[in-house]
Amino acid sequence: MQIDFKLLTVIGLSTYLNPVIYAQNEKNLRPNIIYIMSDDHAYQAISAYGGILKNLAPTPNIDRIARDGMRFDRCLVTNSISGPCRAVILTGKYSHLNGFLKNEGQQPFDGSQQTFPKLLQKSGYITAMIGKWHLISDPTGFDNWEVLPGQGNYYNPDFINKDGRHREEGYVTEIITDKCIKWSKEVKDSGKPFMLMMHHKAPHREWQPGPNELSLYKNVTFPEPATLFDDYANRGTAEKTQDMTISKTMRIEEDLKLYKDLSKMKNTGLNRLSPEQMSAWNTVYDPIIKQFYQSDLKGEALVRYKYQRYLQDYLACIAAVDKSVGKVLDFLKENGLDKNTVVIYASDQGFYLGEHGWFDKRWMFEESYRTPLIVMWPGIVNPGTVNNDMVSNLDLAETFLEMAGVTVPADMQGRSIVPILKGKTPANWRKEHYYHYYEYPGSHMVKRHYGMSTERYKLIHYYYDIDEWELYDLKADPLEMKNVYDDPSYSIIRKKLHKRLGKLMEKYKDSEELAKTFLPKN
Ligand SMILES: [Ca+2]
Repeated sequence: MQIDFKLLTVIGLSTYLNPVIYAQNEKNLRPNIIYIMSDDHAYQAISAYGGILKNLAPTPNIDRIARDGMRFDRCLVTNSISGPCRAVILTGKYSHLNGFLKNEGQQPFDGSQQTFPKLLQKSGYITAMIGKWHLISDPTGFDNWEVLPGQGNYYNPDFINKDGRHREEGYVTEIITDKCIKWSKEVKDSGKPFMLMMHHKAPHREWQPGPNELSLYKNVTFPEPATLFDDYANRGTAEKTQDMTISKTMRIEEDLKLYKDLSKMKNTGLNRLSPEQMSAWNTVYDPIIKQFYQSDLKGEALVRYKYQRYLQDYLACIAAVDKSVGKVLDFLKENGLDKNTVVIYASDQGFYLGEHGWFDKRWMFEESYRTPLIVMWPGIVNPGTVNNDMVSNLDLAETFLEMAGVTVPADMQGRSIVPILKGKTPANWRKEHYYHYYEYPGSHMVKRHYGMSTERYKLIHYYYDIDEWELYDLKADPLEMKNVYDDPSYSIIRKKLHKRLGKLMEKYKDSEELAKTFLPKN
């Protein structure tokens, strides 16, 4: 065989020696990638994942991705809060290395560092980022970007792009969807594959439903989780001192929209509604407000009521996200893009829907540690499959790169899940996962902690103004209600887990010494 050395210098020696990569580098064979990510979407609120809300608040369009693709049941995040999750996804690196540790008091994301969109761009992909960004600095690595400032607004939101800031009329979930479809239409015939990050604001607090879903669940009563009235017995200081309960922390007016004082509407952007939008809003909420103040609920009855109101609005926001997913899938089909486009649905992290009496995220407990991940890749992923391997948002950058036939840089810390998508989990796939959360003191007052999860156990260390260890046995205690760290019958496993955690921290270049450098300076 004759070797064309000129050609070799163009395509690279490694590519020549690896026919798989070579084949994938053919532009027409490389898939488009659409990564749809919502904000705070609990897996408990996706019907494809089952659960107690499945029949009352189904998500038929997200379920289409699961039906035609693979559902991941153990996708774990490295630091359960918005900005940090987004930075991990872009870089494939833990927070302590990518520099974005928390939302509050955080320096802008360093967009000059290596990210997967830049590498995709270099390899010939057209890239776009539309929707919630939450990393303060302007996006880099995208041919097109249009993002919400900070958390963004649900109604008549502002957007920022390279030309500056402007306001658009409408509901944020619908506007983001339309922008994404418009962009995909513009680039679909360019001869290049595209990668789109479609990031919804919904269903983030304060859970303001769209005009088409305002009254969707107002008469529905949802089942309560078993731990709605958790008293945090058998657990430590961190659980007892947090500020994220439905009973105490959730606000009657701003969160549940039971306004007595209408001037408070400006705190949550509801003052942005047009007279027509406000009129539709009031038609639904006025009777709810009237009834609430007449009923004078207290104690457990009030918590139960708040839980229902919370879920009615939260799930109505998700209904609009689900419609958005349906629109995207229909668009792909109508334009013949459905055969060569990977569609992924995910959330930035998980969320509490009343479990442990909570809303919000942050903890290493299952509801916020696990995040939904569903991947459809026609011709590659076996339809309707479910995977239980420990995967992570740390793996997404590497996964997108492998899908595009681009070599994964050695300094990325995750691992491509493409082999798993192809049905073959590598024998040496991770058996434990590392976590580190930093935002304390701060909103919801969840203590700084790091730890490790294996398939069965979780070892957690809360530090800074406390020094407490917790150990959970997920098999014996799936609801994570009992810390067994000091239980003598767990002393051997405890020792082993400590050793594994130490090794894991070393592997990911994290340490207690490094964590100290991130503490607030007094
Ligand atoms: Ca979030």
